Amino acid sequence: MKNYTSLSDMENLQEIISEALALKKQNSSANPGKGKTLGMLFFNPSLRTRLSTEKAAKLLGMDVMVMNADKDGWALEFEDGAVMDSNKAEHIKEAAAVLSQYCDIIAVRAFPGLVDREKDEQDLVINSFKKYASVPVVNLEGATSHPLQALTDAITVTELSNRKRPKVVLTWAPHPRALPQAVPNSFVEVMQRMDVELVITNPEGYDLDPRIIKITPVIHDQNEALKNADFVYVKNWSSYEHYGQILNEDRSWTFDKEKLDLTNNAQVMHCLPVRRNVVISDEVLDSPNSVVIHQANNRTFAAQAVLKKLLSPPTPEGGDSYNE
Ligand code: SN0
Repeated sequence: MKNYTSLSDMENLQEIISEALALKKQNSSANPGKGKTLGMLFFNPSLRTRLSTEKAAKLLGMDVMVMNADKDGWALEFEDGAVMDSNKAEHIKEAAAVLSQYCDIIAVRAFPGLVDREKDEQDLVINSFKKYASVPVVNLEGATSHPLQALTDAITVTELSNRKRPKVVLTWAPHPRALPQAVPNSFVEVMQRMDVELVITNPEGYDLDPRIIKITPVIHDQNEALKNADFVYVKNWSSYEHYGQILNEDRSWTFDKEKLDLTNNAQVMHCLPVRRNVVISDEVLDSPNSVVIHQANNRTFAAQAVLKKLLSPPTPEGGDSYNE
């Protein structure tokens, strides 16, 4: 595997889930990262991603450097051919090339602006690092995807499912701020690669990118969608169609005990941070049905499996070589 910036970089999902679960059991490893450095750049806040990825790297024996690039770094120019006479001090060409001297893997978080859909879809920050870095790049949540969270979610469903083909419902929930579609996008993409019955439910106007949804059913009646669910993934996102907008804050979509009672005693997931009593009620979050802490713990093993794969040289024959 050359980079991990999208789920499509991961050829064999089942193999990497097994690897992550083996690493979890093992709780330490043979230090394939000894003498190697992970550099993490954050253009937005983070708690789990930052600490679980740092922990994962250290479990592999890596050194870690972290920078709040938005606050501490030079303002970066991404445009090719720009005449840099305003506030941007450094071009991504130099920044990525220099970081590639110091780091063996570069990991980047850069949220979307949620104003200009076409611009966000270019995922300029992540893709520019990919273009100009000479070492692997890991997406720590870009403008349209969060593949490390998705791998975590796939691991969690694999581990906690007690039936062959569980019903997994992704439900929209209200939120006071406009949030990205990255987490639900990647969750849908990863679940489409698993043996689950996936259903998405959201109010009208909140349908995700049709290129992500593909043939997954979208039901606008939440109560109907929740019937017989074994897993419910709760998440807010802003509108894709009316890009970046909050169309409503309908609290009848808050995931509470009443909603839980419609399911098959579902296990409740969320990527965190979660707004209590807006997105999910206290009663549900504090109940045994909530697996959000278990899920957050799996962030470490997802990151560990990905970093380990990126550290291992590509095999000429196996399914691991990447030509794109
Ligand atoms: C981010 C999101 O993409 O939804 C990160 C989730 C892993 N979430 C937020 O920005 C929540 C912020 C808030 O104000 O609740």
